This record gives sequence, C-alpha cells and structure tokens, in this order.
Amino acid sequence: MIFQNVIWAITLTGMGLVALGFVYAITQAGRPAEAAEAARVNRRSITLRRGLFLALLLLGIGIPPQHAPLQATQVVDVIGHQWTWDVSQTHLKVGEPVEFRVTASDVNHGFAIYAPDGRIVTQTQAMPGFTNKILYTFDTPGTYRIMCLEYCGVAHTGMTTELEVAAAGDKP
Ligand SMILES: [Cu+2]
Repeated sequence: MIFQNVIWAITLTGMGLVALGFVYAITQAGRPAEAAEAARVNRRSITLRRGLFLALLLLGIGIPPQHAPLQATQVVDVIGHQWTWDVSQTHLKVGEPVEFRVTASDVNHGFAIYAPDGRIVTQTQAMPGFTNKILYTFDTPGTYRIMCLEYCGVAHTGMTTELEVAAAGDKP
C-alpha cells in the first residue's frame, strides 16, 4: 500500500470520528445537566483526551521522516532559477519510479510536469533552502514538458524545459 494512501485512510478515519463526536453532541444538546453526571463526563473526557494524545504520539513516532530515501530507481535533481530549470537528468524510462528532488536558487517557483497531451501529471513547489520530493512513475513514453506554475518574474512564461521518457526496452 502506498504511504499516501495509508495517511489518507488515517485522515478519513479521524474525520469520521470527529463527525461522530459532532453527531453525539447534537443528539445530547438541550438535555439538562446534573452535577454528578457532568463530573462523570468531565472525568471521561480527560481520560479520552489522554488516550488520544498518547495514540497520536505513537502514530507520530511510527511515521517515517520526510528525508528518508524514496527507493526510486531513477533520481532527478531539479533546481529552479530565474528563469531556467537545471535538471540533472532529462532522459527517463517508463514504468520505473522517478524521485524528483526539487529546490530553487532564488525565489519560489512552481515545478510542474506536463504529458505530451498537455495534461499536468505531477507538480510541487520549488523553494529556496528546501527540497521537495515527488515520486512519480511515467506510464506513457514521449516528450514531457516542465513548466513553472508560479509567477517568478518578467521571463516566467519562458521557464520551460523537456524530459524525454522512453518506452521500456528502448534506449533512454
Ligand atoms: Cu515562474
């Protein structure tokens, strides 16, 4: 299972629990409170909050750090400059994961890859002093276009370059 899908499932479960909490609160609204009942609910709420805090703490410890290697067979270092892309490797293969490590040397840029049919396939921010990683597997060979998605100065629109993605078995 892909890591993002695990996080997505955890997020949905959490959202579901919060929604159930709201439904419970709504069904209980308007009921007169008794002192003993209020004290019991308060104690229970403290116990629940402690348990939730502990669960989140344990979950947080179990999540792998962002700087961990993504185990891609192809790695591409990308640096955005005003107004060019410095791409370490422009010839890639279909069907094998590519790790893009994206940063910038000057200002924020938007790193986006467009398929030959003009459809955007993946994107991230290119930020000075920080490296964003994308793991992407090309499923169609062809000439892909890298474009900047964030206005970064007067020649922003010219900030494009190309990636050649070869079919499996072809010479990259
Ligand atoms: Cu730009």
